[in-house]
Amino acid sequence: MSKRYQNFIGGHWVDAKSGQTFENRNPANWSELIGTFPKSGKEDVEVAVRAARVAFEKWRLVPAPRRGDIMRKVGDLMVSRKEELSRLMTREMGKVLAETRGDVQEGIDTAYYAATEGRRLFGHTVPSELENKFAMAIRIPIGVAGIVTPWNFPMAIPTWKIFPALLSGNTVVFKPASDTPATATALVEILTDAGVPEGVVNLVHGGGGDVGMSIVSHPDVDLISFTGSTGVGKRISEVASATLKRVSLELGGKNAQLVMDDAALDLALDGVLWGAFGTTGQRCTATSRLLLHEKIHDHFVEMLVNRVSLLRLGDGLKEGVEIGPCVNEGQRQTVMNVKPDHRIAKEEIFGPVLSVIKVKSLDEGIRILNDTVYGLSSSIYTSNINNAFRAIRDIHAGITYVNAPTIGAEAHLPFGGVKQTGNGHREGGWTVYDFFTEWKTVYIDYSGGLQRAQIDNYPIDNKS
Ligand code: UN1
Repeated sequence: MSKRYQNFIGGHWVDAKSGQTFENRNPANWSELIGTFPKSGKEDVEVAVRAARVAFEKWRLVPAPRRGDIMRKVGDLMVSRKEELSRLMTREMGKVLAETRGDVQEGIDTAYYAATEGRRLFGHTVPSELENKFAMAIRIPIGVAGIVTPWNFPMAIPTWKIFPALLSGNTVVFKPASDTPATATALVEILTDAGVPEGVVNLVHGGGGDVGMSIVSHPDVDLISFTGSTGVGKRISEVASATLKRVSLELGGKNAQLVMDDAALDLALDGVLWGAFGTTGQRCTATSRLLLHEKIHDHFVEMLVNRVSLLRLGDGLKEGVEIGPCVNEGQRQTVMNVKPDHRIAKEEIFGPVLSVIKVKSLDEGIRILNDTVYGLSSSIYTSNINNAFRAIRDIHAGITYVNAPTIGAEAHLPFGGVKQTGNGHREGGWTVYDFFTEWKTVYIDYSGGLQRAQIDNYPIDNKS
């Protein structure tokens, strides 16, 4: 059953000012229309940013533990709607139900983490160098956050960004991927039902060029959090530099799993099957390269080919299906067109494609693993603790798994990568709160007189 969806701006459900719409269809059943959505533009972003700016002046004053209480309600509502949200997500973007349930669960975990962070948001108190003076650094909200998210984790990734942004006292303008606008709408409904006041979260549907870039270039948007391709990330970085806004980029990966000759091979096989083909390979953490020690190479490739041919592809809503479709026809074409003379050994594919490379030693394996412009996730299978620790030290990536696949990061730990996977920020856990807050340093002088710091209070004793 298809539905007519709207934007949510300043607490009201509204159409795009242009009156235009776009369609969202089920990739496993193209004739099923999920709904029509407003095809918004710059003028819709303008109203949304204004609403967010006005709402910020009140929201920033709500005590953080109270904002946390709302986050707890958000988590509770997500629990009660979990199955419905998971089914909607599978219809909208194709992942199998077990995975969409996991995606929603990650949002629930992120909500409860944010709820408790409302009672932390720790600052620092430090001694002053002068008598009768107190010094501290506190976290303060920043302002309006522009949130631009992809279709592969339509619930989890928006929650990673929106929940800490709100808990920290910022307001939000949210542009979800145009392949997954229904899941995003459900998330905004939940935030509203949980008591997020009007104007604090604003949803604007539409394309990256029209809506996304209007948010990024807007002078009254203070920060941008984006997950997507490295190409778009670079463009966002350029455009955002004109207004010097703070930008967090979580971009591509070309992640490798290295299997040493001392590894438990069955375990390594299960790992690569899940890492490479789970979510139809459409994760920035997906295993895209398999590096095999030469001693086990031929045997392992044989095991792999046998198992891959048994994987069950199909509609993610059907029982027993292990791999759903690619999100849309364009993505399927990208995946199918890969040829060996393309740069598949170096560039992100975002589909169920695995390159296999033979290596002679741990050193060569790590060198090849590192030989990419990206640095998100990585994995080594070995039963030798020395190999494991050398890999942890020498692999250049934001995440290293030992005897586990490259996918499956937990929501309460830092998530992000080095090199062209990002620009140094981390999502997840406690680290994301560094992005969504600003430090303010406070000095309180209770001496009653003028005390001068940075005047030399330590004269040199010439006699000694
Ligand atoms: C992404 O694919 O863009 O760790 C991020 C994992 C997932 C990654 C989501 N949580 O595999």
